[in-house]
Amino acid sequence: MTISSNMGNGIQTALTIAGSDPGGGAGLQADLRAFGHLGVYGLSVVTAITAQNSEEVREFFPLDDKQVKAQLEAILDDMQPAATKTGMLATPEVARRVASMAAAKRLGFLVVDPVFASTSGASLAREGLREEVIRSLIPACDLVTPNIEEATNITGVQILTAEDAKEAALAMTEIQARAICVTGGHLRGDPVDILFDGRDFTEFPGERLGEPGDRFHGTGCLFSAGITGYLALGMDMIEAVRSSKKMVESAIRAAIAPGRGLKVPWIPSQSSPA
Ligand code: PXL
Repeated sequence: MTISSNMGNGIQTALTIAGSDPGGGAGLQADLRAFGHLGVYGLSVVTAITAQNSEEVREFFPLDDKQVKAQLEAILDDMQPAATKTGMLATPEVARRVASMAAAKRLGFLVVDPVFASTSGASLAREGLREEVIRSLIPACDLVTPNIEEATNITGVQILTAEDAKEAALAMTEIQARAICVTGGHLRGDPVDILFDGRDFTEFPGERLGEPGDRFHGTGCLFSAGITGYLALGMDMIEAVRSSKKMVESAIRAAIAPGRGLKVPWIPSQSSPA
């Protein structure tokens, strides 16, 4: 019997391979919220434990490659995700592990959010992660979703404008990225996301939401998880990016402050106050 990603009742399955944020704003907690919102069954493989709240990232503890491998094999021996995303991978060994699982076609459509640091700038990566993501993971995935800092970190292209973001996307094709979506939330001016699908550019203009200077924790996680969930539901890449951007915008409009620090985008639910 082949393992199906459809559980027989129309429910699709998506996997996140990511770090835990005990404060619930980012990481696998945000990813599972997005999957749940889309009606997609969420699998989650933990790569690292972070100790953080809405104010600060205090510490992180990467899991061993052996521990990540054991989780991946347990679920993949039994279940087939239609799509997978990676968030915080923390170590080069884990990045290589995910790349080899992708090469063996075990992860479905693979979206890589190249997480090296938190919104506040705290490192979430052990030495060598960036190089391994560039060497093995980016060439093995279907879509990379860097924000402008991550795109600059990967390519060296300084990004101030949407044209710069396009240049960075093209530079990423030189390291074998198949498709790139550079998110523009941190651009000055209106935040336009740029998708290059290997052939064409598509621009997704957005409006600046929130008060000037507002920063939100977990926006990138939610965006890449949303794309992954929509892809699991069978959308094409352009529609998945468009739909996820819309979901994130509505979550930023409904952002909450779970603590004293950064706000968190909140996907309104039926029981949310109007
Ligand atoms: O936003 C990137 C991110 C991903 N994963 C975890 C995080 C963060 C940012 O803080 O904590 C676990």
